[in-house]
Amino acid sequence: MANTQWWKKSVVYQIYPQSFQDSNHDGIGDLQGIIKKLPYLEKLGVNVLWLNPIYKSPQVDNGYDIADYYQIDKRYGTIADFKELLQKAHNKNIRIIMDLVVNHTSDQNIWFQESKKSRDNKYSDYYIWHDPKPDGTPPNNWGSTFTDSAWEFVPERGQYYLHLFAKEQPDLNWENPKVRKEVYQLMRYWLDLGVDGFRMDVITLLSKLQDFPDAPKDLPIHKNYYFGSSNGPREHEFLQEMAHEVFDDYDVMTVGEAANTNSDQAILYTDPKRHELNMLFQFDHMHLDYGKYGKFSDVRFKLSDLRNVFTEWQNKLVNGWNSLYWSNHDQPRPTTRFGNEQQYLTQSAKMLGTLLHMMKGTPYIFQGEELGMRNVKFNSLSDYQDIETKQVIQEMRKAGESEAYIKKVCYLKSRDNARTPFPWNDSKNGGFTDAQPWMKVSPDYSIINAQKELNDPNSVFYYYQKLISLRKKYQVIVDGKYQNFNSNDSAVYGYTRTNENERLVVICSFSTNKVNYTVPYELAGGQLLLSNYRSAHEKLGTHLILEPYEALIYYQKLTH
Ligand code: TEU
Ligand code: CA
Repeated sequence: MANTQWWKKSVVYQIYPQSFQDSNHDGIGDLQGIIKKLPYLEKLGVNVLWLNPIYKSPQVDNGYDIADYYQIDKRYGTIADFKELLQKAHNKNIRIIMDLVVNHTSDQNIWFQESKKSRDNKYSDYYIWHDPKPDGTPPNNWGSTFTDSAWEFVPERGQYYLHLFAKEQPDLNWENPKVRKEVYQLMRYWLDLGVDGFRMDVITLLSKLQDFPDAPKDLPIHKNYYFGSSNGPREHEFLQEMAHEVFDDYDVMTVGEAANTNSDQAILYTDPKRHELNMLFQFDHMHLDYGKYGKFSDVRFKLSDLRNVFTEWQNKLVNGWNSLYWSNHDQPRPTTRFGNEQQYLTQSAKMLGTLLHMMKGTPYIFQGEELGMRNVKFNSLSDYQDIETKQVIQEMRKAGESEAYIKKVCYLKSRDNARTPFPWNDSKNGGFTDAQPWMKVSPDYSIINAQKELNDPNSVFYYYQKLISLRKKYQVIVDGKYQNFNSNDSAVYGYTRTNENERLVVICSFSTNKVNYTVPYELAGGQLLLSNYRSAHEKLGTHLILEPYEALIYYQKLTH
């Protein structure tokens, strides 16, 4: 695998810093807490850490509102702590990528503080300002993710500014070359410190249609801005410029968050010849259980849809590269969403890990996924802290939905499901802090926690450890061509990965019952590498009786 780029052979672990480990008794996770847990991450075997934003921020959207790109927020520590983390991680051959949030800043950022003062200062064109319509209303009908209108009026300028997220998150004006220069400069600052790349927040939204037309009336208000701002006219130009100005000088990885981007558009972003990004977080599999309020619904995904989405992305990104994920800080826990959190929690956690980790691309593990965590049963809707969840609760109440229904969909979909403190052990607050945690700990911590799993050779943790180590050992997991089989099966997802010399056969059941399963004749013969039920070395025949949520990985050397 000598010539393969390092990020193609890597497994990334996502850390939500405020919820990972508190080291100084203030109830908030911090950089020293991450340093303390490096041996845990090393044991798991991950190669890269992605840290959610740790820059100075008023935390309106948990750090996605950056007040100063050159400072670490005090709650997490100091720049010295960050350098220490970087060095100690590098010593263990673990790389670190940061979150780059440059579609918008915080309204507390000095650029915005200056920009809003007048129409003719150094920073006046750093943001997107427009005059009101003659009747004083906003320039167009765009909504924002966390409020209704995406425009906020500022009396000093007599103008509105655009914010696709909260009003405290004004959008930067990427048309302004000075803004782009500022961004490239801050990127270089972190790369020069030794950072190994970036996860790039809502990166496909940078370029807006410059005539700012109204969105069609029938689009849902909170995302109708996609119409005028996703994959916009100068998007690729901006990213190519960024690659030229920044990435060309460093050996780094880039992954762009790309909501509302289809696989054909993804080819353009990730084709190495075009020189833009290494990979994207696509959202198609996150949309399979949307309902009338979008994400906040109790619809259950269908296996056929999931298979179609993965197969499409696996097949489309031939020159480009996939990122593989079940969840992150914006999504609920995969065991609840795609598995079975009641009867088959650990089995389905392992099955989901198998399905994802044997695909082609770079797998991402969101903290706690390696323990098989599930969604969080809060007692009250007032326990939710997240700005998006609060907004949705309000909206559903206005629409007359019952409290029981609202509770149900928040349980199923709130971003807070991912954001509760990490359960390290079964002591108070799961060993996350000995102070009052910034957010309630999931009541599950007494049954699901790291210490317990580290003492149990059959735990989800050790299963993930094996999945990660397989990727390091078998080239076919990195480069093999993907093909799915038995594609009409409503309970079982099977696929192969094949290169010149090797073949992997992966079989994953999504059924709560035993399943009689016929393996295509030509795939028989491989040897079992890993399963969540049986022991290794078994040979693959043409008929299997699969246990509930069983996962199987068979390996075969091909003879020519
Ligand atoms: O998320 C962008 C994004 O697409 C979200 O609107 C997503 O649809 C939503 O969270 C799903 O529930 C990124 C960050 O990951 C998120 O945490 C931030 O709130 C957002 O950008 C603004 O920076
Ligand atoms: Ca702390």
